[in-house]
Amino acid sequence: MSPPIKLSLKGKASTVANTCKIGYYRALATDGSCSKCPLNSYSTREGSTSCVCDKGYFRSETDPASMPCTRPPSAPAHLISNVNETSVNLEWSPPRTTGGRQDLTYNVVCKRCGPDGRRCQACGNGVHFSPQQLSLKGNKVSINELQAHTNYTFEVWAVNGVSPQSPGPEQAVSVTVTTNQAAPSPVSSIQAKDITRHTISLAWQPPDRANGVILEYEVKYYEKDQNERSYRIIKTSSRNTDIKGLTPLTSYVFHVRARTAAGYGEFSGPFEFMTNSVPAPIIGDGTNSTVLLVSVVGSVVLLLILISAFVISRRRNKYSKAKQDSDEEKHLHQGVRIYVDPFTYEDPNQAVREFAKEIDASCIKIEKVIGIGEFGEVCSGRLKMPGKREICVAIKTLKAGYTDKQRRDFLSEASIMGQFDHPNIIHLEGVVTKCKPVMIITEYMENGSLDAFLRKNDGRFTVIQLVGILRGIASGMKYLSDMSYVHRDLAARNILVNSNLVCKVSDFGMSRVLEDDPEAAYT
Ligand code: ACK
Repeated sequence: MSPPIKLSLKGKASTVANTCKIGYYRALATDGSCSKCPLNSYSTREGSTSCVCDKGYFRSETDPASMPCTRPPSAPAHLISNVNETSVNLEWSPPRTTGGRQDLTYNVVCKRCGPDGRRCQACGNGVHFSPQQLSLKGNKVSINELQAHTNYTFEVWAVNGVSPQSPGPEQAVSVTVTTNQAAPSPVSSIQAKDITRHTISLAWQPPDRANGVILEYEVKYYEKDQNERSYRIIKTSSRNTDIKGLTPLTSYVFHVRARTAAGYGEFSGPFEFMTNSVPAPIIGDGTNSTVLLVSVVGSVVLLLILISAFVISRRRNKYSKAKQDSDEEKHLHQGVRIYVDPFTYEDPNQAVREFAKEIDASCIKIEKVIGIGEFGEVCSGRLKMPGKREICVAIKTLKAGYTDKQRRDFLSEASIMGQFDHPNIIHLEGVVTKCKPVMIITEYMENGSLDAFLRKNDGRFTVIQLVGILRGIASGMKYLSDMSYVHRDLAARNILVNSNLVCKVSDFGMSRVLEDDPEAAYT
């Protein structure tokens, strides 16, 4: 508070209680007394109603006159970037000085640059910032949906209420990164261009972000009413394909995904189309009203037959299920379904999720250790899934202290096995990845491996039994070959035998072993 000051007016000294001296101010005439100029401000004349900020200090529009003048903050400190495919995570520490204010936030500027890291331009709208791009309160941001193999410069600006009054490069820190390769983004929609009784002609647009040259598309499809795991795959290098051999008047579900050198993208969402009941009309020179009439009448009759067949088949549900199963098996034997190498996935966990069912560890009872596998103990036990009967299983475990690579290699066997469905291929029940130990659960084969089994029972088999063993193994290997899978290590030790003497091919970890060894070769 300033004391009343004495002024000399026309040579007379007088005390003017209402006038503030230099360095003081009174905002309103009604304010009782003068106030000292707040920190970082001054008044140069007597009777000031406000104080002027020192050079380099400012007041925001909403700052009261009594508040000290403040400065923009300095740049954020220790900016760290972390590139993950086409995402970048940025993290930083608070600026050395906040300028004397409490309203510090951060803004991120994204610039896409030429191959030399220069000629940069704003990233535009396609890029996604999480949690947001502007007014960030925290010290990190994740920037997604960038282009693959591209240089980006990110500036992180520290801002406060007075930054707009003095924007300057000293408030920002920047980093330049190059994104990696990434799989293409999902195909967003599929159209049916033409539908007949047995064929659906599909077309789709390329993914929004191809992230490279698209080498091929994969169309996965299955009957809507059937188990999704019994799907078929068609590969094509164009953006359309005819799906042939379909059942009339049946709903099918389609998914499409693209592949680049970086691997497969994710499948599109499901698109559902139904085949027709009516044969395609005969169009051309020979078309006349009689032909049309005959085909319309024929179609109506056919429709009636199909409807009655549908009703009857629903009534005989139990019997038709068995037939469907054998039809399904026939489809699988037509060799349309192709094995997908899990090592082509950018994220190998994605392959595990796609091909292996996650089993809750509480459904598994481990009973005893039956052997030692490459990654840990092999046990026998029981699996009781909700709503299903309890079954005997073999449990391969991944021993503690594994590296990421060992976990990936271990689970790749499940991603491979999970794609197969054949009586002579060991059946995968599922995996446990959400808790430790990580496990692969397969059907239990009571007689263990074929080599030990043959040695133990030497001379006790009939020729019929031995031929049955050979036939089973050959059938399993033919199935693998139809699926375009090369086992690379067919041996009696890798064939398992169950209590009915059925032989099943197992051990799908061999490709990895060879790839790891630069000297390895096979014929
Ligand atoms: O010769 P085995 O008894 O048969 O000893 C080996 C051991 O675990 C290490 O691999 C046995 N084994 C592996 N998978 C199974 C399975 N699904 N059912 C029964 N035994 C199995 C294999």
